[in-house]
Amino acid sequence: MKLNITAVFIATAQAHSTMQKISVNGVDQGQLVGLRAPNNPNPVVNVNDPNMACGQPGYRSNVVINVKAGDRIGGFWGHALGGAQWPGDPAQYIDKSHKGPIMHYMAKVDNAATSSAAGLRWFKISEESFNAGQRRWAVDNMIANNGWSYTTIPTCIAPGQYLLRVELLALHSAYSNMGAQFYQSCAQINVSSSGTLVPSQTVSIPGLYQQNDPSILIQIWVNGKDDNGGRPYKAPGPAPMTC
Ligand SMILES: [Cu+2]
Repeated sequence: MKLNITAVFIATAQAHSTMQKISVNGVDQGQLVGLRAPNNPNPVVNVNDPNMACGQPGYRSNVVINVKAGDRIGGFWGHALGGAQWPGDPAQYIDKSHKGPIMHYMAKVDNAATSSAAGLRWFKISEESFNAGQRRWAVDNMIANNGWSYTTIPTCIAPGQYLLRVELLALHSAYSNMGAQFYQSCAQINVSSSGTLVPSQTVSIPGLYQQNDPSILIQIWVNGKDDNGGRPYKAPGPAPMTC
């Protein structure tokens, strides 16, 4: 009995998450298919860590998923691989304490299955952060969507192979240095498109964030609530591209 209580305590204390499958226009592509994803649920906390690109080392699929510009891409977050860590797990997607934004970046690669994630030129395609009026974080919406967060492939980008980086930033402990928790996985995609845009405004990962960025070193707990006191919150990194 004592052992069980200890195990539950440890699991709760490590209430992390992994983005572990994607959907294309609502069609689930399967567990870890077309993904580079961590094999542990732990976050990256050092913004200069090379793992900021596609998360802690782990799985790499040999599949590249075909998508079209304009497709709606879902990412599924699970507390453990497969979702729940145990039956009835209340943190089956991510613990609800893990308030914060969800962001999507893309980078052009020669071969989405084999190209290194290091040294790429990334551009942000979307971000969902905080609705101050409703005091609702992107993570709250993801949990309400049964673990799914969404983005749309920009209609104007050039066709070809890309990595699509999905990033969740949990801010519950972000009041101390390296307390913010970054969770990432990358999808390996081949985009068909009639667009021609190759975004010139790009960032390096790591390199795009500073540890003391006010979006990363921040106290969101105000008067006993993790709602940033109802103040607006800006997701870190560049503004998303527009077509
Ligand atoms: Cu966590």
